[in-house]
Amino acid sequence: MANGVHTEEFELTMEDENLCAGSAKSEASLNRSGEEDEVTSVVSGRKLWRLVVVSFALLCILQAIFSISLRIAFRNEAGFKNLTKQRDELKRINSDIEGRYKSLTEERDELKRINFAIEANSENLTEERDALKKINSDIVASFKNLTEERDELKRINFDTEASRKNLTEQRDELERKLNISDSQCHSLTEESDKLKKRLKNGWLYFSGSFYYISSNEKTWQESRKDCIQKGADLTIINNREEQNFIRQFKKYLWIGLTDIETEGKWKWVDGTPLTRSFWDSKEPNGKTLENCGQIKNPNLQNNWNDERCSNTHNWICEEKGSL
Ligand code: MAN
Ligand code: CA
Repeated sequence: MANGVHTEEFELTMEDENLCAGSAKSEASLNRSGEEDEVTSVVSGRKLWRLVVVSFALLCILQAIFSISLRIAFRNEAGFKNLTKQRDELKRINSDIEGRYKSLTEERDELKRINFAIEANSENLTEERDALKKINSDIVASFKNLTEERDELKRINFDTEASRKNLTEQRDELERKLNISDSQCHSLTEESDKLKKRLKNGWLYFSGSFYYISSNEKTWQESRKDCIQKGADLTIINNREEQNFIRQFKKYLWIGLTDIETEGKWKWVDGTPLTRSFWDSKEPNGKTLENCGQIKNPNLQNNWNDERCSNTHNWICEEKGSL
């Protein structure tokens, strides 16, 4: 392009020269004809055109140069700023590194000092360590022995606990039985004492009951009252054996039988109705006049009679019990 510019400049110069020459010529020929004026005018227009083109080209070139210069300048400015920034950053980093270096140096010196102290104590510590290792080994051995002893004791304790539990259960059972035996023994003793007393006072024992035969006579109600006072009641006859047992005394005796509440409905003194009876063949015959039962004729197997309750007779009491 520069070559182009130079070429144009050269041409322009030549044209100018020509122009100057032309101008001189034209001055010299002012009086030439119109044809010659027309030719001269065309030539001047072309030169002017060329001048415009060349000027424009030069302007373009200048523009480009200016633009490139600006860009380079801008780039340099930005680069400068960036470099300044990097420099500052590096300064800061350097300052940090220096600070760290100082700190690390101090730490290193401190560590050196400590290391020196450690080395100084190292020998003692090694000896102490060996001593501690030995102690530790002894402790481990003792611990093992103690663990074994503990396990053995646990086993023994477990067995002992099982035995203790078993013995406790046995003891509780025996205590329970003993308590029962005690209470039974107590009540049996009381019972025995009572029975002994009764036997001593003329009571008789037969098949699970004690019997008392009065030596005097009373009405049926008074006789019953006496039995109750003695802890018994008038006798209830349940079977033939008992009937025969009472019959053997060969006495007229009030027994615990009455139909005083409802005529004909004979009941025992404990409230149970009469089911098994040993009436004399003609008895009972007293209707509402004779409402109390008695043993009468001893020679008869069936010897019950209904009798007036207000009459007085011996009586026989009965209380259940055993020897
Ligand atoms: C007496 C009373 C009566 C009884 C007769 C039997 O009169 O004991 O209860 O029935 O004898 O002969
Ligand atoms: Ca009768």
